[in-house]
Amino acid sequence: MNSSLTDAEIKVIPEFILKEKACLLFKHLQSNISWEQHYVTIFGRRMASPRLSAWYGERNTNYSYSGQHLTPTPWTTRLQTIRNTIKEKLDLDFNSVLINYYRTGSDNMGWHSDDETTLGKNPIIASLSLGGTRRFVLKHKSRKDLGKLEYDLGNGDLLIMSGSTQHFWKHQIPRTRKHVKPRINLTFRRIINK
Ligand SMILES: O=C(O)CCC(=O)C(=O)O
Ligand SMILES: [Mn+2]
Repeated sequence: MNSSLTDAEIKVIPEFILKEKACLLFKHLQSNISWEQHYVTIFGRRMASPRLSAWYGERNTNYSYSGQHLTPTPWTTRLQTIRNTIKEKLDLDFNSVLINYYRTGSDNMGWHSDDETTLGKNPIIASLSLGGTRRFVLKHKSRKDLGKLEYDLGNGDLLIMSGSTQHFWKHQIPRTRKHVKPRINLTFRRIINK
């Protein structure tokens, strides 16, 4: 789906990875990724993030956000394969990936933009969802009249954010009381070392 949006470029490719393959990939990553508990500093308080995470990529792709500094774990064969598929099908080239594991509906990600300077001015981010469907919500930073944008991201769906999206919009994965299956999300990024 391609939407014509204000100040944003967002594209969703449903079933970018076919369901059966996506299920296998979910299981593989669930048991083979070195999951870490990351911490964020909010108003001077250090708090455990409500999910597990991992940072993989090329050697020079150190990443800092919310007061934490991540050193990449080298690519695994499986992660390289996904990265290559995105490159072949969409001609998008990434050197790192932040992986998040939402174990239950309580696990979530709060409002933020992926606007760290190491990502460059108008970063392209390709976000692959595996496992249970979760809602991805965006809100404009100053234009309340535009309302929220909501996408239900399911097993194998790929969401691509580009252009000025990170400059003008924030996004989140809200917690939910509904019973949801565990979900793994991979956000492929391009870290720029100047
Ligand atoms: O889980 C998602 O779909 C979003 C992840 C995200 O926004 C991020 O890793 O920055
Ligand atoms: Mn994000």
